[in-house]
Amino acid sequence: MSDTAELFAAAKEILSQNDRGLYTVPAKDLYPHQWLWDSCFIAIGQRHYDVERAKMEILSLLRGQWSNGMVPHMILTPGRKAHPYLGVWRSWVSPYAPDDISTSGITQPPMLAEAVVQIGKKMSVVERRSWYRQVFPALLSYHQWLYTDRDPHKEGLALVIHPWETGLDTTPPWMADMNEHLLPWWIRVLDKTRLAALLSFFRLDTRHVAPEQRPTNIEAMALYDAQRRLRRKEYNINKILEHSLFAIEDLAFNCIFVRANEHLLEIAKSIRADIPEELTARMYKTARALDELWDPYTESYYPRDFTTHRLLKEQSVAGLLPLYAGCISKERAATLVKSLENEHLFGPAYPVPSAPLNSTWFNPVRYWQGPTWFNMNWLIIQGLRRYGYHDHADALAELMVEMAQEHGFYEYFNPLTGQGLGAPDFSWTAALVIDVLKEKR
Ligand code: 2M8
Repeated sequence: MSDTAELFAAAKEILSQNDRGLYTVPAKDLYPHQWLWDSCFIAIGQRHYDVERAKMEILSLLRGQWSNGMVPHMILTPGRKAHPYLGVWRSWVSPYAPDDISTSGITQPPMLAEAVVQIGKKMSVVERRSWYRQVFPALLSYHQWLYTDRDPHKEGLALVIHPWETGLDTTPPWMADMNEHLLPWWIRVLDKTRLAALLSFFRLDTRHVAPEQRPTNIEAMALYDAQRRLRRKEYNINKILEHSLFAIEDLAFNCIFVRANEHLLEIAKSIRADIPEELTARMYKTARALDELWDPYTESYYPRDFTTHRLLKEQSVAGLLPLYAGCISKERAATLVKSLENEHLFGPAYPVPSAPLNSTWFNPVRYWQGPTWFNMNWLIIQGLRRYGYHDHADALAELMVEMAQEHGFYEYFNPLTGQGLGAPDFSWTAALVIDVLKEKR
């Protein structure tokens, strides 16, 4: 593709092909439903050419909100393709799930407030206030749920109960923990025998994408097994925590939560809405609590086990997201930027890899264990700008444009060669390319 106007048009075309009317699917065959943070990133792109459509993307997400405030990570598209997922999720086992729509039973990083504010930037003051008023009650009850359900000890950090909730599904710290503690005996047996290979016949995802680019059979089984256990507990956090299933204070999730809280406070201020004092105090505590995830010995941030308070010391791209959270010191920010500049860590030819190059997990083509994902890059760009690293942010944005121009709008990219991987014509890749083109300094 020769110039940016053409690239913009091509990205817009992908979003229109993946548009299902009320919402946009992440990719045609592999992901035929609506996902929480995908829709947020998609709306951030759509706002540049159709503000009403971007608003609809967010409002359509809120259709799925549960009566306890949770915004589910998936809303299922009705019809034939929903069947396998209906059986997997059975959201109706929870009394809080909506009656008229099928959803998943877990959430995803709380990107909603960011998307709402980004859309608001494209409006006049009057329009913006009315947009904020429209979505504020839903946003407030979502954040309230995140505190009551996911921060039961009032520590400030939200816990997540499944790797899918982090959005970085097979990210090294989680997978390492899963291998150590959570693999059921029968998955371990399968792993030791050749039987694991048989599982390929049951996988739908590897019909669309080369198996070496997707989670391994064992990882996929473990993810589904963990999901089944949550369903058996009717997605009820008290029952889930009683049996000490996965409960991790995830780094990416909490960095996004810090920023989302900040946005929510701004939104409330601009429409003079009240946020209960106790909730406000908890929001400030979250920003301070991020500090507890810093390890001075390795000079990095990590997720933490909710029960043991042990840091899960495997590096991943999430380690750079405290920049996006914006609540860390300038010195810490400088340390993170150094790892971004280092070609043996997070600075290969086509950054930012989802695992650093020196990690034993690093694989340039496998899903969340090495490839470059544009939503991570976008968050890091915002973070770099917050700390004044505009040249770094511009360079990263430039590389995103180059990758999309040369290879297309893939789900993820090989950080060593730039080659496109995963699903082609992926919605958030297209949307975020639009955003970086339009937000160029
Ligand atoms: C991937 O996750 C889903 C499960 O939620 C999957 O593997 O089927 C992740 O990349 C996630 O972050 C993303 O939201 C989703 C849809 O693009 O796909």
